[in-house]
Amino acid sequence: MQTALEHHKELFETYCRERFALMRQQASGYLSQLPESAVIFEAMEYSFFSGGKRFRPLLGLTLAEALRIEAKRCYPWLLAIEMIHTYSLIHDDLPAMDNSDIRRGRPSCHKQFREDIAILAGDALCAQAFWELADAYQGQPQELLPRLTCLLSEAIGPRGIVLGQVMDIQSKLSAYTKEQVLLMHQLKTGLLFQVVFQGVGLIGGWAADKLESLNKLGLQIGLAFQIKDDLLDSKEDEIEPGSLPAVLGLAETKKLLEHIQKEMQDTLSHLGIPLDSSLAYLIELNESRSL
Ligand code: GRG
Repeated sequence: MQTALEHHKELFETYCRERFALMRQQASGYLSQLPESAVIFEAMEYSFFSGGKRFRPLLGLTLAEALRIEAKRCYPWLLAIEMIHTYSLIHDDLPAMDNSDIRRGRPSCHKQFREDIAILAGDALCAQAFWELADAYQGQPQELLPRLTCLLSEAIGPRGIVLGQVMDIQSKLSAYTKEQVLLMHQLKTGLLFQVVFQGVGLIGGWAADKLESLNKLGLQIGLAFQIKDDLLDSKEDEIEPGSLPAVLGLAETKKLLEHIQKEMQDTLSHLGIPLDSSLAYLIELNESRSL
């Protein structure tokens, strides 16, 4: 199973490298006149290819495998998702946000390239994500491009990640209830997982009723992923304020994670996805991961 995941990851990585190379090549006319400006591409690549788990693309690819949707058709969608994810991490690390000097064990983008370039690298990744979608899916049946665009832009905007991030900033000022923390997590982290699955379903031409179950699975994995993150960040004597363990306690948070992990098995069965599939394995891996 591990080998199947590595295989998916390797092929997807190759695709990403090709698309980044194309991006640079398309700017080569400008860059030949002012070569120093290539720093923007270096900053984007530095953050994009820096050892992220690629958990979101892998979930999408294993879902595609389970639904017999050709993986290659999903690559542009999953590249766009990973670009947005990278953009959110670059901006999250900025001094005005989490002020984090380290990301994935090396200097964060603004530490490596300065703050101005890091802000622009995030902006550029966001714009490029939508260009990748347009380039790959325009002219496809069932209004695939506008539907994917709508899905992604809603998830990252003022009804999605941005709102979740605002809630996170404000959680430092007042104590949140369990429901408020869960809502913040759903918007800040969960939605991007949710749209991964919905997008793959749309690419596969799935009908609305089945998309609903995919939506549920996406919601569950998004939540389970964030709860696991909160647990990894918390120790018995050092609990992150505003996190779920701060509201529920460590034991209850662990129980909630176990509960959602079990619920996901039911959703998989409902979708007719076997429990010995790569997707089920990847979902299970969330519970035991240490990163
Ligand atoms: C609108 C996308 C967007 C950004 C602007 C800064 C900001 C608003 C939002 C921050 C959102 C954020 C950083 C959420 C945390 C998500 C999360 C749990 C990240 C860690 O994901 P992993 O573990 O990371 O998949 P790797 O390193 O493996 O890629």
